[in-house]
Amino acid sequence: MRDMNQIRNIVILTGAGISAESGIDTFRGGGGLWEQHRVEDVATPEAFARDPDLVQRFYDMRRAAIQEKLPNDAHFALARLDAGWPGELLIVTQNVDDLHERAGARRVLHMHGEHLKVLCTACDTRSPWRAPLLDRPLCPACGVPALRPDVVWFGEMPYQMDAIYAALRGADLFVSIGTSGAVYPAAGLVRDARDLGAATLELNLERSQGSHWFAETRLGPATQLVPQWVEQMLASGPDNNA
Ligand code: BJW
Repeated sequence: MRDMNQIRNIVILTGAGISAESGIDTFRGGGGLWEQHRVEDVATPEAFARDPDLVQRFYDMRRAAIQEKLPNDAHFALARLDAGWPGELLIVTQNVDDLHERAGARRVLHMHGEHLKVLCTACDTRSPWRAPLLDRPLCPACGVPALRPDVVWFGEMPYQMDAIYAALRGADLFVSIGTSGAVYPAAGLVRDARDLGAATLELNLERSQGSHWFAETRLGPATQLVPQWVEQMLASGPDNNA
């Protein structure tokens, strides 16, 4: 990896693996959500049009579940880095849980949406939301019962791609934590980061599909690897080397 004192601006991509030790299911692999549900049945606009109750039940269950979970040491470590890092920093999360925010991180962007928000298909308004949607509640903005989970399904455009690419253009380091590298465009960000000249680091339990794109890979559970990496960054970050 590049010398620590050359790193000022950091983009961090997180995936389901960072929340796994908080008890939130990942998607792929043994016991993952996609073993229990076919993607096409629950995570596409077509599925929602075909069987809205099935899709609402799937998300109602997960929305309720995440509210019972707590951030883990990896979320807290990233929040410490966010608070203490003097350069630019952006946590781009594919996760729809709110564990980064509950750990105290501020510079967080949810590229696949959020469980605790709804999107009204009648008026396009986003609203904070914690309750079930199966019983067709009214949109707080327009009063029409047309709410859907504010998450990005397959075939839909992930959120804030312009902001993500802008951060990548200024990044000295791109770090990927707990994501399988199976879903695009998130999986392609490492290549974009490399092309733009950033150093690249992967932290994962096992090698991801795009592991070969990273200059360095560290294998292990996020609750061990992330705090270690964060302490390393804070100990040798730009202001400590000036
Ligand atoms: C641990 C751990 C521990 C476990 N410690 N680690 C190019 C090529 C091919 C296909 C496409 C392409 N471009 C687009 C596509 C189509 C499609 C796609 O990617 N399909 C693939 C299946 C091939 N993409 C889309 O449709 C996207 N939209 C789009 O592309 O629009 C056009 C566009 C073009 C160009 C630019 C911009 C846009 C939308 C994708 C939406 C994904 N939505 C979901 C559901 C969100 C709502 C919900 O939660 O239900 O997002 S799918 C699901 O996968 C979810 C996740 O965010 C996402 C990624 O999963 P993640 O986080 O990687 O989890 P897992 O389970 O896969 O992996 C867990 C990892 O953790 C593993 O590696 C473990 O080892 C690790 N781990 N325990 C550390 N303790």
